[in-house]
Amino acid sequence: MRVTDRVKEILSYYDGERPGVKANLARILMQGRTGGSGKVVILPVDQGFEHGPARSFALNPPAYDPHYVFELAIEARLSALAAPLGLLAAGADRFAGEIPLILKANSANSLGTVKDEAITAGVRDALELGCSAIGYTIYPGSERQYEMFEEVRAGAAEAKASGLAVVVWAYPRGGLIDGPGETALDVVAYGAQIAAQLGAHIIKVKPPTEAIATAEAERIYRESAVDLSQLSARVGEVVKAAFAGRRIVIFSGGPTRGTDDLLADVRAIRDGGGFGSIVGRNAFQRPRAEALAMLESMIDTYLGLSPSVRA
Ligand code: FBP
Repeated sequence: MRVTDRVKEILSYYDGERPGVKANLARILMQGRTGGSGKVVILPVDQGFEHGPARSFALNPPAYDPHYVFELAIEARLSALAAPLGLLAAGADRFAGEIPLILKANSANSLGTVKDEAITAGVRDALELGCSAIGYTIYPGSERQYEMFEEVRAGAAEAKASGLAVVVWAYPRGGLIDGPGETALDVVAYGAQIAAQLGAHIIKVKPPTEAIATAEAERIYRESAVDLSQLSARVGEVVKAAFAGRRIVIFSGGPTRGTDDLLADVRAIRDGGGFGSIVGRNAFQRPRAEALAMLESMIDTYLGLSPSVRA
């Protein structure tokens, strides 16, 4: 594998990091159809735990099977598969070496009321499964935020010492943050900044809306010359919040929706300097052929290919 100049440039953002960590980042950045381009498309399948099995898999029942999602990520030639311990353990052996794995090491469920996550896996698990990275969700703003930060700090330090990359799902929620506030531009950017400060190599956020949740941030954005009415400009602000684009920031897909809508977001992420997508429900809730076609179009968009170029 010859690492491209663009990937070398991205790896240089992490200078001072352990070689094992950089090699694992390179693995993810060089994998699949986006490999070498500096863009990534990752399949996350932690929704069975986070949202429950019916909400996650009943729309496309083959997705109840962990092997199905491994095959989907491999066949679509994605960058990585991210999932909790149980799912990865069910396929890591059969599909060893076929797709980089990200072990989601903390998990929440939709049955509780407190915005919190339990540690459900460790660095040792990630190493045994052959993972390239370990991942944690944080809920900045929640009543449990500070304990979560401490858990991530400890987990990230151990992961890096073992040569694993660290992914943080930055999801401000709980406390004073209301529903629309969770995706407000200033709040999403704040989550990305906290994740970068906690030592994340890859930061996962939701696409930011035009809402600004805090009065001070609203005044500052209003006074700046930047037109934030387009998603691409807002993506640019979030990427800037993660050390001026020196961290890999990727955007989630959210609940399943039409392909055109999804691709419009992908164009905005690309144009705004985002590093890619982490798209779960929109992939595994579609029938297999539809999901593969959608993921192909998504990757084409990141690569700037038109269907005719591919033909
Ligand atoms: P989706 O593309 O399905 O939104 O997946 C991305 C993700 O970050 C998952 O990893 C996670 O389970 C989910 O979003 C959380 O969604 P919610 O905000 O509804 O809890």
